[in-house]
Amino acid sequence: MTNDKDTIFRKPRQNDKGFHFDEMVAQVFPDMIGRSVPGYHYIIKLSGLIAKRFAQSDTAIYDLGCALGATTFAMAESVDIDTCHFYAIDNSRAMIKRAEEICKDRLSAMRQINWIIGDITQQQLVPASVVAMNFTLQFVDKKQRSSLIEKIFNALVPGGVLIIAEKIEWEESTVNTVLTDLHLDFKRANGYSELEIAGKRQAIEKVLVPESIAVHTKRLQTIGFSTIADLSQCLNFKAWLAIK
Ligand code: GEK
Repeated sequence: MTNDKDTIFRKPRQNDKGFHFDEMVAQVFPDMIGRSVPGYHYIIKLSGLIAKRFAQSDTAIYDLGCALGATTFAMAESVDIDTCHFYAIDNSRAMIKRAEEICKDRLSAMRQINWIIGDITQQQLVPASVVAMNFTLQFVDKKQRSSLIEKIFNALVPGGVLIIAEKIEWEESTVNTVLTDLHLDFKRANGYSELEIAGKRQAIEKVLVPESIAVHTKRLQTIGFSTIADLSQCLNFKAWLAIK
């Protein structure tokens, strides 16, 4: 992984074009997400452990919205079944390009990863035993979220799993305020200035649209997952394991 420091919002931006997963973001992404998302590294590590436990031979393992492939690498490095096929999909060309470069150094010939530039709402999925979608659904148009989860459910073989991590919006306004404030404190403690926090917030608020825990769990239940297990909650970020 690259270790470049995220300074994107250190200076006020002239013409604010919103937040894009472009080359500038890809360059600093590990630092950006590590300092912004509480519990991120735990989810990545856990994704590897879950993939190892639930992978089935001759099936696909997907990382949807893979960014630089942190989840992909965690899964590929821990699954010991040779006949699993790994697919890492992201609609940011910059992310996939950089992930492929990192992969060359990191995984050598041990595992082949299929890196795909594509919109996960448009991609067809082959039969899969593990699908990870860590901090990605929050960027998908709300109207397309149910059909995307349904497509994942249909692609999963019996006993297959979806790992899903998301930023959460709280229905209870006091809880929302307290956890949002603490998240801002988390970012401050990780070295972001008030200017950086405000700049990122303004840029990202139209593209990252969180939902409540109730909306997420109801959707997973309605689509047919037989078991929905809480994996973690760190402030306003939550992860679940949904088993078919
Ligand atoms: C990780 N999972 O490190 N199709 C494909 N990719 C998309 C779409 C879409 N429709 N919408 C957004 N993305 C990663 C972190 S980051 C989370 C995921 C964050 C991609 C987008 O390009 C970006 O790379 C990723 O989803 C979200 O475990 O930045 O907070």
